[in-house]
Amino acid sequence: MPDLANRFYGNPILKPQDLRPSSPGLKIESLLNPGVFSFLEKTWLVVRVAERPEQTAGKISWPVVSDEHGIRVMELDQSDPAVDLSDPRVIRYGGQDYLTTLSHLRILCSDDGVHFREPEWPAVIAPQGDLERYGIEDCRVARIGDAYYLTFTQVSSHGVGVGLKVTRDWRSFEDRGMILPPHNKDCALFDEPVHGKYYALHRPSSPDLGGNYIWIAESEDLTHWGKHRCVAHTRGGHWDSVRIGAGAAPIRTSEGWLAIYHGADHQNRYCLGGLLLDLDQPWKVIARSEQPIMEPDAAYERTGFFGNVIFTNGHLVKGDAVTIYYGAADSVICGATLSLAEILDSLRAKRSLQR
Ligand code: MAN
Repeated sequence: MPDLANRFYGNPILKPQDLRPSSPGLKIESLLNPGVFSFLEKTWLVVRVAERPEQTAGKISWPVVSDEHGIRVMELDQSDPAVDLSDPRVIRYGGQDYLTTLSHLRILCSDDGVHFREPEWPAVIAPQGDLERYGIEDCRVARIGDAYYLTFTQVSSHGVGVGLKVTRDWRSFEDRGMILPPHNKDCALFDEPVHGKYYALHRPSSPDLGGNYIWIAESEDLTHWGKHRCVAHTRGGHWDSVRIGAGAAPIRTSEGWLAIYHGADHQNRYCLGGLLLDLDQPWKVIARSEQPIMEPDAAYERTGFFGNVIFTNGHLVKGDAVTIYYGAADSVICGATLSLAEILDSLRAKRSLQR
């Protein structure tokens, strides 16, 4: 059955060869999972750019951030029995995990929402320091008042946590540091308060008891978060059986907050679904997609650096149209439009079955 998404005719809209590497020794391996925002009457993306050195036969080499804010390249022999390269995203070596690529964030703009270019000012957010040695990834952007709040994944040997930066002009950024410590990612801020409190969906992981579940937290100032509550578990036997995580800011509708989220199964197949949350008590789930609203189908979604992945953390809403920007197969950036009414209908169908 076809999913609910109308993919852009021009997909993929951004490929690695469309951008320049951040430094001469590196090659862009993939463009992934952009945050999205409107600014100066244009559409903007905060793209995750994943880089590594050109690979040589028999070796594996990867960049990490060094103390001097530069890049240091690490290298191992692939024949070393302690090296595990079974997941193309990770190097497992002697009890330590590294990432095969180092990601930074690149800001791009567009007049039509399809053709993107770099703005006139240097628009790179580079990983820095001890908590970002393995990069920064998957930035969500929430517009709250006159400021933009960027929540993104910070990766290092200390673990994976959520960083926050705030900007008003996209040239200077206030760094609020790591707001949710490891293991946590997929943090989507609500773009308006609910009864005077700010809310964020986030995804802590609990390796023993529990799992990769979506949680919600409350805050007075968007930096300090508390009153954590679990919103949704993975569902055995479903398309979202192994991991789930929020996309961009939940969308306010008359029926509830619609959170578009990703779910993956044992085959690491990443699809999108909807989670409808109570307008007044957003930790309460009203409905959840039984079937994905979007799943890897097009060739560029099925094959790539890590195939069978649709991952979104950015959308724009205009009337009934939800335009999502997404990473396909952890390789290229694509767009698609979905109808808000159709998503809500699919969630309503499930609710009437439940009654
Ligand atoms: C994780 C993250 C994402 C990535 C998916 C699929 O959830 O690292 O950035 O797109 O895995 O590989």
